Amino acid sequence: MMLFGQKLHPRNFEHGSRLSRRNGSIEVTARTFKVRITCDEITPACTRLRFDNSNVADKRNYSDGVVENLRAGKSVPVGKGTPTFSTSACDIEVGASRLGIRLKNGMVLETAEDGFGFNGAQSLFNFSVPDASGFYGFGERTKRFNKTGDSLDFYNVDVCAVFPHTFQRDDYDPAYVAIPFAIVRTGAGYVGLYLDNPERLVFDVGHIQPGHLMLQSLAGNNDLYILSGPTLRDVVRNFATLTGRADVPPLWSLGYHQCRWGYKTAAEFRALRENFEKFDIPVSALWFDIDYMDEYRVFTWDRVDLPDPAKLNRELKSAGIRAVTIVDPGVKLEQGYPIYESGTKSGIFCKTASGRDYVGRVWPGDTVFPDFATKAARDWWAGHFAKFIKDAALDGVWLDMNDPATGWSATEDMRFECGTVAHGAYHNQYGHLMAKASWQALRKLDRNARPFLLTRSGFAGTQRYSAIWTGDNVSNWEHLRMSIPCTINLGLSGVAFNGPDVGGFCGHTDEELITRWYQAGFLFPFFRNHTTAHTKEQEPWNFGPQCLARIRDAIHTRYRLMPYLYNCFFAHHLTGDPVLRPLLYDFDSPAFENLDDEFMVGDSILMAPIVERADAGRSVVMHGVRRQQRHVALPDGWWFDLRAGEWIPGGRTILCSACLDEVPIFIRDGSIIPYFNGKFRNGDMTLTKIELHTFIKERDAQLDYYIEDQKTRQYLKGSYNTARIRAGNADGETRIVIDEEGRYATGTVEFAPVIYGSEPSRAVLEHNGVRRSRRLQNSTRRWVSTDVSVQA
Ligand code: MIG
Repeated sequence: MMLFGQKLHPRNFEHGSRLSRRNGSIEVTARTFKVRITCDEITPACTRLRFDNSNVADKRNYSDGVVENLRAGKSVPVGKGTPTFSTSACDIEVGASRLGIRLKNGMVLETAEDGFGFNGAQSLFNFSVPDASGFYGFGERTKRFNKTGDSLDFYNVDVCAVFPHTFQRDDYDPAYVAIPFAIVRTGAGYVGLYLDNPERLVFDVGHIQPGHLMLQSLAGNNDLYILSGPTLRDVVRNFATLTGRADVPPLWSLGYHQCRWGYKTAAEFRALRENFEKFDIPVSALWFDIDYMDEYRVFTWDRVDLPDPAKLNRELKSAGIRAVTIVDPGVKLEQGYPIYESGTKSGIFCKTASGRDYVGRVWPGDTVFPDFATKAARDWWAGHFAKFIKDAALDGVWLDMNDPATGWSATEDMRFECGTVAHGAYHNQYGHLMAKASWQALRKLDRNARPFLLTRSGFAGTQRYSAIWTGDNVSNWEHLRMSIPCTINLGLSGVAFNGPDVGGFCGHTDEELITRWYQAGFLFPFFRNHTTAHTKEQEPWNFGPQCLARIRDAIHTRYRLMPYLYNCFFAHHLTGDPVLRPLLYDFDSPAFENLDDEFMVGDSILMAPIVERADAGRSVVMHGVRRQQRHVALPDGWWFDLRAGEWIPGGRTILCSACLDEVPIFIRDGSIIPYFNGKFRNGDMTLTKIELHTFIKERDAQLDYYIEDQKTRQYLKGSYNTARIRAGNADGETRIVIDEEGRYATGTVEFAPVIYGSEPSRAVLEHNGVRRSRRLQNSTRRWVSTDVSVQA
C-alpha cells in the first residue's frame, strides 16, 4: 500500500523499445509490457488517447467521469510516415517512449525522452513543460491556487479522520474530491489534460523534477484527454462540456444556509426561524445534521425530539425556509432494522473477497454499504431515499461520509459489483455514484423539479448531480484564506457550485474571523455557516450587535445580488464558465498567475476581501477607526470602488484599507448588475422587478440576462428568454436597450435603471421597443455597509 505523500519513482518504469502499427492503433512493446494506443476525436476541441497495457488484467474503464454521449468519439487512423494521429485539434506523434502533441492553435505539449512507461499495471506520463508557469484545476485542493512545485494525490479521504494531526494546517493532501484534471499555463496559452482513470493517481507538478508534469496511475488503463485552449476559458469550457455542465439549481439553494452539528429538537428549529426573523436576516434553508436520526439509522427520525418532521418542514416552508437533512451511506448492521433487512434481501451491499457483506465502523456502529456501482443498488437506494424525502417533506439532501469513510475498518476490503471488482476502481467514485443514485431518486419524485444535493466526496462529473462543500475546515485564518483558491480550483475543474463552511467547522470562531469570513464568502457559489458539535454557537447573532450588523450586511447583499448570482449559474449551464473565478480567467497576465486572495464573481465583480487578522497585517488609524490594509491587483481598465463610490484606474496594484465594516469590492467598467431591491422572504424570491445597476466609464455595458420560471426544468427544453441588455452614455444621458428573445413569455420582468459614478441627467430605457425615460440623480450605493444614497 502506498502511503500519502509517496509517489511512483520514474526510474522504476520500463519504456517502450519497439513500435509498430496494427489496425488503426500503435503498438509499443518492451520486455515487460505491450501497450496498444488508439486515438479518438471526442469533439473538435477534445482528443482522447487510450492506452491498453497488457499487464492490466481488467480492461474496463470504470469511470463515470465523461458524459455518456461523449464516450464513443470518432476513431482516428494512424497517419503514414512517422506514426501520427491527426484530429481537428492536434497532431499527436507517438514514439516508442515519447509523445509529441502539437495543437492546431500553436501550443505544443511534449513528454520528456522516455516520457511514458509502465511498471506492471502502473503507468507514467512525464511531460516536459519547461516554460509552464501555472498549473490549475486538480479538483479540491488545499494550499495555493497555482500548484507549481506540489504533488497531488487522487484518493478521496475523510480528512479529519485520516490526517488527525495535520488537518488544522492548510497543506494536507489528498482531500475529499478527486478530479484528475490539470490545466497547464505556458507562454503560448493553456492546455488541459484529463486522465480518466478512477484508480489512485498522483500528479506530480514539478516536485520530483522541476519543469515536469508527471501523471502517474497505480492501476487500471488510462484514457488521456487533451483539451485545447488556447485560453483558460477555452480549456475550462471544454472540460465542463466533457464531464457535464451542471443544471441550473433551484433559486432557494443559492441563498444563505444555516447548519450546525447539534441542532436536535423541533423547538430548536422553530427558535432558529424566529431568530432569523427577529435579527432581520434572510435564510433559505435550515439543515439537519446526524442528530435527527434514530441512533444514526439512515432514513429514520428521532421521534422524541422530532415527533412530526413533515409538519415542521412544512411550517418552515410556509415561512420560505427549506429543510435539508444529512444522509450517510452506511446502513446500521442490525437485524430487525427494515432498511438493513431490505438491503440484505436485495443483496445490494458491498462485499469482501470472502463473499461477506463488507462491514465498516461508523456512526451507527457496525455498518454495511450500498454498492452504488451497481444499478440494482442505486435503484434500491433511490426507492428508500425518495420515500424518505417525500414522507418528511424535505427539499434537499446533504450526502456525507461518502469518501467513503469506514472508521477503523480497512476501507480497501470493500469490493464492488458483487465482490468481483476490487476497491480501487470505485473508491474515488463512491460519493459520485451515491450522488447519482440520490439524484435519480429526486428526479423520480418530481420529473419537473430541480433536485438539490450537496455532497462531500466526488469525482470528475459530480456536478451533474450535486453541489460540493469542501468538508471539515477549521475556524482559523489559514482555512479562511485557503477557501478562496480551493473554491477557484474546484470551479475550474467543472464544479461551479461549491463553497466552504463559513465561520469554520472545527474549533471556535471569534468575532473578527467570522466577520471576515462572511465578507469573503457571501458571494461564494455555495454559502452555508456550519460548525461541529460542542463549539461556540456560530449563528450570526452570537457575536454582539456590531458583528451581527456586519454579517447582516453581507447576507443582505447576497440576496440583493441574487439575480446576478442566479444569472451566473444559468450562464454556467450554457457555457461551463465557473461562477467564482481567478482573475486569470478574464484577464490573462503573468501578474495574476499566483493571485489567490482576490477573485471575480461572474464577469463584473472583483472581490479583494480581508483574510488576515488585523494584528497580523498592516493597518492604519483614520478618523479614529482602525483600517486594515492590503494590496489589490486591478486588471487594466477602470474599476468602480463601491466603498468610495468612485472610479479608479486599473492596470496596477493599489493599497486598500478597510475597517471591520468593509470589504473591498470593485466593479468592472462596462458592467450591468441585475439587483433585487424588494422585500426579503427568506428563500422565496420572485425576481420580477429588477434594478439594472449600470457602471459605465469608458466601455459600453452589456449583459445577457436569462429569464425563465426559476423553478422547473422547462428551461432545458428551451423555455427561457435571453434579454440582451446594452447600455451606453451619450449627451449626458444613459441609454439602456433591452431586447428579449427566446421561447419564454416576454415582458415578465420589469427593469429599472440605477446609474453609478457618472452624472447623466437622464436615463432612457427601451425594453422590447417600449421607451421610458427618467430623470436621475447621481447615485452611489455601497452594497456592503450602509447604503449612502439610492435615487433613481
Ligand atoms: O464524523 O455529521 O463533514 O459536516 O457535521 C463526522 C457530522 C461526520 C462530517 C461532516 C460534517 C458533519 C459531521 N460529519
